[in-house]
Order: sequence, then C-alpha cells, then structure tokens
Amino acid sequence: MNASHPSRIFVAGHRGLVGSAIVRALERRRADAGEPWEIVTRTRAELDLRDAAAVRNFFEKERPAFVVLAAAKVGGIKANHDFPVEFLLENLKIQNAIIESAHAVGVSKLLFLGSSCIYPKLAPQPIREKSLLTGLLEPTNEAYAIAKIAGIKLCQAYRRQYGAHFISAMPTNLYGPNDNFDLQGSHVLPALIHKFHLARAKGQGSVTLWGTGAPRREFLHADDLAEACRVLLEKYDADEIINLGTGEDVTIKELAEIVREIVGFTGEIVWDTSQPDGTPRKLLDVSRVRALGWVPRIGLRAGIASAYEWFLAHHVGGRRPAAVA
Ligand code: GFB
Repeated sequence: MNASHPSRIFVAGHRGLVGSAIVRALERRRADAGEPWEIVTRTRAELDLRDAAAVRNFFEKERPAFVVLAAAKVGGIKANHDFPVEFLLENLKIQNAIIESAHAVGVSKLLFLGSSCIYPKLAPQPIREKSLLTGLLEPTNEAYAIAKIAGIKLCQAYRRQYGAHFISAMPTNLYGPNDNFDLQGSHVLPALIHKFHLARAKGQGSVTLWGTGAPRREFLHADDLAEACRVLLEKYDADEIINLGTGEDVTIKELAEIVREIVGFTGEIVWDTSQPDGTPRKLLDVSRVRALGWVPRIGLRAGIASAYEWFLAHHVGGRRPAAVA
C-alpha cells in the first residue's frame, strides 16, 4: 500500500456552510502557526461522494492522512420532513463511502460531523453525550438522525475492531457564510433573514413564520464550529461522541425579534401554527469540548449581523432595502 501524505487533509463538503468554514480555519492555522497542511477538496462535479467506487479511487490516488467529513444532505425542518428518502439514503451513501475508503487506505484520523438531532426528542437538558439512543427521535428529522447515528456507529466500529482513529462530533444548529437561504428548504436562521429582508424590501406589513415560536434552539457560528473541529483534530481521540455548541439557547420568538431588528423590519410577525415546531428544545451540554480549551467567540447578535451582510453581498448584489441604506 502506498504511504499516505502526512500533512494532506481532505475536507469533504468544502463548499457548504461547515466545510468552507473548516477550510478557512485550517488556512488560518497554516498561516498563523506554520502548519504544513495541504488541503484537498473536490467539487460535486469532480467527485460524486455518493459513488463508492469513485470515492475509493479518489482515496487510493490522493492518500490523505486526515479527513473531515462535512459533506451531507442537510436542510431545515420542512426539507427533512418532506424528503426522508434523500436524507436517509444520500447521507448513508456519502458517509459509508468516505469512512470505508478512509480505513482502506489507512487514514490516520477522521472527523465525522453529526448533528444535535441524533438525540432523543425529549432528552434531559442540557443534553449530554450519553443520551444517545436512550429514547425516541423527533419524527420531523428521524431519517437524517438515523443516518447520522449510523455514521457514529460506523466510526466507533472501525475504532473498536481495527483501532482506527475515527472520531464523531455533534454540532448544534449552525449558521454563517455559505448557508442555504432557500425559503422552503433552509434552516430557521437563514430563512428568517431572507423573509424579513424580502418583507422590508417589498414594504410588507407582516411576515409569516412557522410553528408557535415556542421551541428553543442553540445557534453556533460556523467559524466557531470550525475552530472547535481543528481543536478536535489536534487534541481529541476517543470513542465517545463530543457535543459542539455554545451552551445557550433562545426561543424561536426571541430569535425572530433579533433578526427583525438587525434587518430593520418594523411590521408584524404572524405564526403559522399549522407548520411543525419540531423538537421542543435541544440545548447541548458542552462541558466535554470546553475541557479541551475551546470557547465560542462569536455572539449571536454579531453573528446574525455578519450573516445578514453575507446574504446581502451574495444574494442581492449588496443591495439593502432602500429604507435601511
Ligand atoms: O432550523 P429548523 O428548520 O430545524 O427550524 P430544527 C427550527 C424551528 O424554527 C422550528 C421554526 O420550530 C420551526 O418551526 N421556524 C419558524 C422556521 N419559521 C421558520 C422558517 O421560516 N423556516 C424554518 N426552517 N423554520 C433541524 C433538523 O431541525 O435542525 C435537521 O430538521 C438538523 O435535521 C438541523 O438537525 C440542525 O432545528 O427543528
């Protein structure tokens, strides 16, 4: 077997919210600390990660020593609810192909990214890592959660059976540059930015949001998440999964007020209670990652303001609604 390249790191999913932030963090580290990392990426057109044979060929050829598995089919509550087949099947295909190939070519360390939705719907709060598989999942994202749990179990199995250094981290709800702002398919934070922006731009009197606004969610900026991943690659090597979050949450109503203020919309918020709320609360216990010395640096308000700037620059040509300019 050819030796792996000791400083080569493959970031799967580098164009997405998480993968792009991880590439930025690794590049910063390379510049600041002189790390010799060679970051390898592939676009979807270059490599279909669902194609196990193509993924295996890629690993045989590139021989990365490290892998960050940030590629996944993701979406908000409605996308998860409407497309369970794709969320289950595509995620299983992607993670199976990458994890199996990583083992086959002797990757030194692999970081698999899961999600806080792997925990039971009614897990005690804040949710500790040991809550995994102690109760029923939230139905709106059960398919996605099952795929992610399978990924965790596959990493643990490779570790137990073959001594592979495969680790799994569970991020809370994430946001930041390269997020998906699609009104139907996205997560709540980008959806709210987009909805309030459109309402302001069109002079609408109200904005309709989903559910009751009562659920609580924790939000972590992707750049903070990426720093945590870098710390895990350097310092964490254990069988147990590890939570990544801020340790603080807000209600969707509180979140909506913050986004409304930042975007500058002054109209009314209407709650469409025919839409699902999802999990009532999923606040992560983050003591395990905090013990490694990592702390989040981007506060929610500042993070949302920068996410809105990113949205303006990348989706509406930098144009603010007239009254905000
Ligand atoms: O972020 P989100 O789509 O997903 O929704 P989850 C969070 C909450 O915001 C839910 C409410 O209570 C929604 O009903 N909400 C209000 C909205 N207005 C909107 C809106 O316009 N768009 C959206 N998207 N939500 C996802 C899982 O759960 O969390 C995924 O489905 C993944 O699998 C992800 O785990 C992190 O937080 O409920």
